[in-house]
Amino acid sequence: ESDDDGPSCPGSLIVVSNRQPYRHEYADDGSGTETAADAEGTDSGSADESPDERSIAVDEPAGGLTAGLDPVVQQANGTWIAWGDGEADFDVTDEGNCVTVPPNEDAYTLHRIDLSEEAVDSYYYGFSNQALWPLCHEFPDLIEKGDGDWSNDFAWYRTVNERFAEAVSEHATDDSVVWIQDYHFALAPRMIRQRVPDGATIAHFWHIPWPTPQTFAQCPEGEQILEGLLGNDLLGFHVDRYAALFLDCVEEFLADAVVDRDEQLVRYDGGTTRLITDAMGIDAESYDQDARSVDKEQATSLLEQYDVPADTTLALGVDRLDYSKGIPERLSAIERVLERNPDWHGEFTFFQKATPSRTGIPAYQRLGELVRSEVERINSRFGTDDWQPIVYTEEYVDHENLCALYRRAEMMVISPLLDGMNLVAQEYVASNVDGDGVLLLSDRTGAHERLGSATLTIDPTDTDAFASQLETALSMPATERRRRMNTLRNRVFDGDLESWMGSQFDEIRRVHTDSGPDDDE
Ligand code: ADQ
Repeated sequence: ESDDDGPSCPGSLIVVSNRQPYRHEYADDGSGTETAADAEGTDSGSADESPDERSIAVDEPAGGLTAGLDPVVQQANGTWIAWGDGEADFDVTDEGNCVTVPPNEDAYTLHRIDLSEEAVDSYYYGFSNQALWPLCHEFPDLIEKGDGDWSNDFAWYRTVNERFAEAVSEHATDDSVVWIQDYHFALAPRMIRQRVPDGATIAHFWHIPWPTPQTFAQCPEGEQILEGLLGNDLLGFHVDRYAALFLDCVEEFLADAVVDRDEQLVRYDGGTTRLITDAMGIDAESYDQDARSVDKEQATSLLEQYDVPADTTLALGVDRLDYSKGIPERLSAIERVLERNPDWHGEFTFFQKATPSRTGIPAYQRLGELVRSEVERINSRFGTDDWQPIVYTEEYVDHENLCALYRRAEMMVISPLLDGMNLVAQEYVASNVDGDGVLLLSDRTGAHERLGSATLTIDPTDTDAFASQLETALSMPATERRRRMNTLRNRVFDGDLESWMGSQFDEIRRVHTDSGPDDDE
């Protein structure tokens, strides 16, 4: 019995995520706060600017799941528990690190967890992003173990998970639905289960891939990670493959667990965890509208700033600067195209927008250096006085300009070596309102499962084949481009963020009423 005004949660909703929906900062006092610098795809502009020194401004959620969930939590008058990473966050706190957001009648409680620098280093930059992230993306060589082992990072990861679980227990009732986001909280579900009333439902969405047992075996804390996740009533993945790999790992590493593949569930330690797979969508309607409303001149003047000829054939890349995104592989394929097609010189530009991310981690620094030097090398090999084949920028591009670029680009090149879903692919499609763009998409993304047949599929590690797909895109007739984009747009609009949230809540509703204290409907 869903609501007419969008997805609604059964029970009283408690969201748990690493990133917070609202961040309080001291308004610009001349030192310049870098709110967008290390954002995980949630670049945000600040509102309520005030000329007063040290006055407080709030950054609102911009884009992605955080922005999509925000109205749902408002509607539910729920609670959101997240790391308070804003400088002024704890100066606006009322009771117990809670603050009411946003300032309107549908406000909800934001409960911030205050993390010390050491906690952030070890829990976030350490175990989350130098152990679990490379592990789940099948880069075991990039796992960094601190001073030779990761027990300190893992201890902090445990402590932080415990603090989040403790915070959940302060708000939980018999009717609570706890919805946990992502890999920062693998241990929390079991800790929460031990602290909340039986009627509460715990659901978790794991936004990144799940690794093979061979890779997972390299995580010495693997058993605890699995046990933690099996504290959930529901565990969601983008695609079936990740859920299947999760079950493989449970079978291999948790002797006492009973895996039922037909029912997609695991019985362990007296509880049952049901797996669900549902690929996340974006707010397609809003990208469509924003792309329609930008002046076509805007893309041209943006390109002008980077000395790109207005009539160039434009290929676009938009990513966090992350080794999972396959940016060096993409540059190699572009180079191969330039080698093989002198007639495209001067006519074609590849524009790569990269956002620096997790810049304190050595693997990310090395990637940045590699990408910048490759761009320079390729440009000096093929570039002329009035044409550079690759434009590379790490500058902040706001949402409006991003939509303008998506709309303008003849093709979008997305080549991850592994990517849980990839929302950029869908953003390009939703913004391609003229309906004739081409999407080149790696088959190692969750997005490919849904969009693959209408994209030009890429194997990012096969440079020649990748270059051939770029050439196919460059010469594709308009009728075929339109036919493919039409299919893509239907799929992106059908499976948008609202429908994804709706089906998550439908699954939660089934479990919540099953296990609820009374079934009086
Ligand atoms: P990410 O790895 O961050 O997310 P992705 O899904 O592609 O990857 O994008 C996140 C968002 O960041 C998009 O909204 C995009 O517009 C924005 N963004 C990325 N680079 C940008 C740039 N250079 N400039 C401006 N904006 C940029 C994780 C998983 C993904 C999964 C999502 C959601 O790694 O696989 O799709 O969560 O589940």
